[in-house]
Amino acid sequence: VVDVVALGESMVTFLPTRPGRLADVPSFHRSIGGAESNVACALAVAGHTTRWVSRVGADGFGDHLVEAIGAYGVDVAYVRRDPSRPTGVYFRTAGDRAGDTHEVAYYRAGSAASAMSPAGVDLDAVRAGRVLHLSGITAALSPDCLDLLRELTAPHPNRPLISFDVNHRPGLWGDAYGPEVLLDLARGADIVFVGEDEAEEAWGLTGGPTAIREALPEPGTLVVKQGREGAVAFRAGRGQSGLPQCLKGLGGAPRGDGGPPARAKPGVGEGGRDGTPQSPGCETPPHPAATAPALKVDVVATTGAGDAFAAGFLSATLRGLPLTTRLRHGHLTAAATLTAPGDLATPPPRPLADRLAALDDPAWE
Ligand code: KDG
Repeated sequence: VVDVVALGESMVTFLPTRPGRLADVPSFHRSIGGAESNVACALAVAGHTTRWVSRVGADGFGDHLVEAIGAYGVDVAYVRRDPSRPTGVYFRTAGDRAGDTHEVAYYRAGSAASAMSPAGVDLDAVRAGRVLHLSGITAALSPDCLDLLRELTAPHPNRPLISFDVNHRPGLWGDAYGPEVLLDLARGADIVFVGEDEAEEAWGLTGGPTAIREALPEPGTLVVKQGREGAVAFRAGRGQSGLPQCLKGLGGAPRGDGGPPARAKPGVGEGGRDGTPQSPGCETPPHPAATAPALKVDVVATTGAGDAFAAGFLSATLRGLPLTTRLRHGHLTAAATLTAPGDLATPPPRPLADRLAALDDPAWE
């Protein structure tokens, strides 16, 4: 069994050779991007078996993505080549270092990946992992892509644990339904990552992590990222103490769609799919189960940091580590990406990361 399968569009990314407006940057470095494949690459570097499922053009950029992502050790055997559509690309500027205010120019409309659909991907290969990582970007690519996400998050006997990064990209949504769709998809997932700013922008939630949890009580694990401040995780089911907190939301139950999948894959340290019967009327406590401050680093570029965070958190989840430690691994992996210009950076090796995550250091207070 593959540890993590990630499905989504990847693009050849052009990073600026100097700061400034897109209009002024004279040349770019070729790199790779794509929220879901970023997660797969970072997890592969951390020693997990991963697969990236997608569609690219039968062109040189498609070759580059398959070769570069494959070189991280990610299984790319289920990436389909589309001779009639191009591989998406995007250009971006360096931004202002203080935040995420860089300019982005996407050339991805009608891309090969936007033609992904439930009939056009090998669903068994997508469901073959312990965890399936998806993001809201895919939902915005086309109605077929949205159908695919709906299919993958629906109950199914082989449904893996679904990890969903909201990744709200207003520039990609052609209509006003994006926020609603993203909330719906998040409700059907087991582990959800969302930025506090994103939740405000998409859903108008201004009350911080607790308000976000109240709006999104279903996922067994909800991680709210607060940028430079840190992150908060809410967990239904068994808390850090090992005592059951509440049974609502375990592995995605209960949902309007009939509850959790019939069968769970073994061995994911998520703790929700333990077959415990659901107790009616039990409300998920809105209180955070864990918090961890972000590490203070000199930010070079923020792009890809959320993916790195998700990879660190998922890696620690697969290893059954406690919730606070999962958040710390998220921050450690994100810190590596924040200090690099591209979407991907080499995180600290696992033994070092484990020592850093366990440190009783003021950095974590
Ligand atoms: O998270 C990083 C991604 O945003 C970047 O690689 C590009 O996937 C991308 C997107 O669709 O915005």
